[in-house]
Amino acid sequence: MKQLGTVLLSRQPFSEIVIGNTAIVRAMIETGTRVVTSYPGSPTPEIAEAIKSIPHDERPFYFEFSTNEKVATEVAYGASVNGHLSCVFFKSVGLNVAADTFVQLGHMNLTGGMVIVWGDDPGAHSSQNEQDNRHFALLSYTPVLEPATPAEVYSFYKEAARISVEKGMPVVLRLTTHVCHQKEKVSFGGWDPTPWDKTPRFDPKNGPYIPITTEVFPMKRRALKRLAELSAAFDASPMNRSEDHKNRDRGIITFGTTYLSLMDVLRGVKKRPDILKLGTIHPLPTGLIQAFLESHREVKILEELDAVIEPQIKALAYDKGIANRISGKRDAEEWIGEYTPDKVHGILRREWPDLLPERPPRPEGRPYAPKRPAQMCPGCGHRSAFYAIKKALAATDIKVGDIGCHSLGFLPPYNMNELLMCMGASVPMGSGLSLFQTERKVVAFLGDSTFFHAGLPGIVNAIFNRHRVTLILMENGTTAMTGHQDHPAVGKNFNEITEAIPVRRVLEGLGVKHIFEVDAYQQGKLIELVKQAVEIPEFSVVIAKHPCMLKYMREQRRKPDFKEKQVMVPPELCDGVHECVEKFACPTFTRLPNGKVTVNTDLCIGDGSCIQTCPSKAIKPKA
Ligand SMILES: Cc1ncc(C[n+]2csc(CCOP(=O)(O)OP(=O)(O)O)c2C)c(N)n1
Repeated sequence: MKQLGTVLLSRQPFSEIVIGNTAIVRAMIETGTRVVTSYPGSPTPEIAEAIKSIPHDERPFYFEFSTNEKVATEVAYGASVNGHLSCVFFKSVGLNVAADTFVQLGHMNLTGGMVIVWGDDPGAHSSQNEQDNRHFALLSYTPVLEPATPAEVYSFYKEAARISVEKGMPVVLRLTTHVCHQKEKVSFGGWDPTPWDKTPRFDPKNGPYIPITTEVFPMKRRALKRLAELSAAFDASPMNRSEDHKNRDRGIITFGTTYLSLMDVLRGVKKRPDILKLGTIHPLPTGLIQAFLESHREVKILEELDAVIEPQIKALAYDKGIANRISGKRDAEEWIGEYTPDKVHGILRREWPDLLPERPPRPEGRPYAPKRPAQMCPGCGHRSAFYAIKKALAATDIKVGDIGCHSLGFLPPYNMNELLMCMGASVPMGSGLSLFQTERKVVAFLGDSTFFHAGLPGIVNAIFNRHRVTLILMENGTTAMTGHQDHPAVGKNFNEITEAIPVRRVLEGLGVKHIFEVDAYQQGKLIELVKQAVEIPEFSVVIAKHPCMLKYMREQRRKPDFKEKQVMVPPELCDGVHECVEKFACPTFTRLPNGKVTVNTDLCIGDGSCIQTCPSKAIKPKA
């Protein structure tokens, strides 16, 4: 079987079953995209996995994981004004970090082109909210295309690149979780590897590139003009298509994966409403929509998440004097969650009770999979750290969490994160909590990737303004939560070995006077150091270090001489105290009906961080 990287570099047209996150990489290649940047975040990291499958020296474009989404956007912008076609991709909330730059981009003139890929997450599968980034399109005057399938991811990216190069403006490709991860057989075109932009050509004359004073209005005027031109062009775009079922009574306007749910729901329905499936969701193809509204007595707008196109369509109808019935969202529930087939079925049943039969109940004997709470992996250093730190702190001390695998410290039995917001917020929130605080100590947790991403400004602030916060840096040597991407302290980037920027050296450089460092498995020492650190009346840091064991074990298991290790609990030694199950809570331990504890051999990795937790000394390495 051919390697994915080889397939992606094929010069000839080919078909392949791929996920959306792979299809997009072929589109990058075919369009001659030369610079691609990102910061990891679900649902987009597999785009980088597909890029990684192409050997570095054969990769037709430069790729980097930047330190955060704002930086990634700026690197891609710099490349585009130098004449290249560039791309930046990141997850939904990544846009909040990139926003300062992103909102400006629509005003600028790109000499090359720039595709911005959003990985939105309706349903909040792996995000702290399900924000609908389409609001940002209106705010920034940026066109947005939204595919529904991997084949559309591929063709819409090519369209986005074409429009961006032609108009000199950034174009957004909005992906959502299930478009990224859905599989489909996609027909790809051929590839001519001659770069179209081999002459970098930054020239201030192509600007203006300084958006201040007298330039602001002309730039904004240009952005609005480009959008108006696109709206007219989108009326004829094949990305927008209508399905005519000869039903002049009822029509549905929809887009994205909601269209797929609609197809599922309408299967077998005889009198189907006509459908207008949009691919260009900003600016809207107003001519096309107007014609659709005028030719249907009732039109339902099926729009996942927020009502963004609904008010625009209703305003269009008002302006054009169209009195046909247009209905959008009925209540808050229609703003929430993914538009799965079940959800779409419910919405349409409420709208047109005669259209669809009731969904048949789930057949007897087909239970749902039991719910399983998120948990840290066996051997995770974060577990060992939380278990120990809990013993070091008073119950009233304030524990502030951050984003990463260590967010899971909020779960019982640790209950170690009492507040959480977004990446890098732990120390500054802790700073605020520390003001006028006389008794309660404030501890903030932070991961090492987040340290570089958005952690540093809050840390500098705490030092600068002399806040009494103890930062516990959970250093596991990787960006674990999103699939083990390297970060600046690792000593290699996506492409090569680099000089590591150790977190300790950065903290020392910032003038932090109290830095303690300990392996997160050394629970006794960690307890002592945390007790010491929280007594210091100024900013202090405890670095709780242990490699991510999921990554470490994967690497070890690839070695030919690897020998599996495990622990065991001989029943005669187990006193049924259950510290391992109730307080340490490694998922490998199971309580038996007789009160003894057993080890799940499918899960145990033999790291031994549990051995020290058993008061009866009943946990032993397996011989
Ligand atoms: C603004 C933003 N970008 C990206 C993400 C996706 N994300 C979740 S946790 C995380 C980083 C985790 O790495 P680290 O701080 O090292 O903690 P670890 O998971 O390794 O414990 C990222 C990138 C996010 N939640 N928010």
